[in-house]
Amino acid sequence: MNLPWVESPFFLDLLAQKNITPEQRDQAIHYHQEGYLLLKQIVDHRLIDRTLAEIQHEYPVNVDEEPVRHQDLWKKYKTVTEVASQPQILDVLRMLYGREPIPFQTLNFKFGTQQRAHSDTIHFSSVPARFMCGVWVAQEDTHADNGPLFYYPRSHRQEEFNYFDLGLEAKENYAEYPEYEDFMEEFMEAKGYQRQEIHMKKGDVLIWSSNLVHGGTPIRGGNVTRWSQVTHYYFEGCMYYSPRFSDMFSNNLNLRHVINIATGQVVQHSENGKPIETINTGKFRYAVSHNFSLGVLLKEVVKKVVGKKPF
Ligand SMILES: O=C(O)CCC(=O)C(=O)O
Ligand SMILES: [Fe+2]
Repeated sequence: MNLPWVESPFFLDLLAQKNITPEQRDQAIHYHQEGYLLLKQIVDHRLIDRTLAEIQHEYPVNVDEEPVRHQDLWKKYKTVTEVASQPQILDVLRMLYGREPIPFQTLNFKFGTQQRAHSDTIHFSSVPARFMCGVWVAQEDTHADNGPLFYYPRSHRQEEFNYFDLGLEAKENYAEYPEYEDFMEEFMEAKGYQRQEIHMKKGDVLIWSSNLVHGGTPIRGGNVTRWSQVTHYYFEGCMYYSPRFSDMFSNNLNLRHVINIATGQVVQHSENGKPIETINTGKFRYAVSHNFSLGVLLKEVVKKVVGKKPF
């Protein structure tokens, strides 16, 4: 099936055919069932200390001041790139997904995000589906007071909800986003998923499957830091798109401009292994070029016949 093998309904058959160690087998089973994997003491504390020394001046002193997060600091700091390209992490991802991992976005936080429940697939997805995951690196210990992560184990098995499913439309400044979050919270409760809070040690790593519902708990301890880096990964051989700005039904995927952080190379979109042409439609957004040209052509034809633009 056109899915990562760990997410496949034929997982057990595929597992039996794999040439992997007993430890890898346990990791794959856990990830398949629960949708996440905790790797303890994976990132060297010296690398973490070097990273924080480099980036700390980018952040305010106090918890309630902006900026709360920095996206893609890897473009500026080698240490952030290094965290995103850790060979031990890439090895586990390669095993879990059976394809080459592509780190494509970093987020660095000084304080907890206090983000409500969501699945990352609303922001980034792939065709074929589910070739994406989040990797969260604890750059200091997390505890009940500094806004640790939470997730709903097994929620990754649910369908990937997009805005069309919920009757929402993308607006300026994410104005529609709280409605999406309301839905996710209610949905988790209605389906009986149990929210779990995780306390991690500096150097621990949490991998979550593209569709695992997760977020950050409220900060209870005042001005307490929670240094952390999230890197999102795609896997080679897919189309990479933003569901928030896409319309699957009219074949209008909003493709992303993907750069592999580990190599600095632009990543080619492909459909079932075949490279596909894309067209830049502005604001770093790309469309599949044959669909896009056809859409433009159709618009022009309808305009000529009825005298005005159809959409
Ligand atoms: O760090 C957190 O609290 C949540 C981050 C998150 O949800 C993400 O980066 O996808
Ligand atoms: Fe997230």
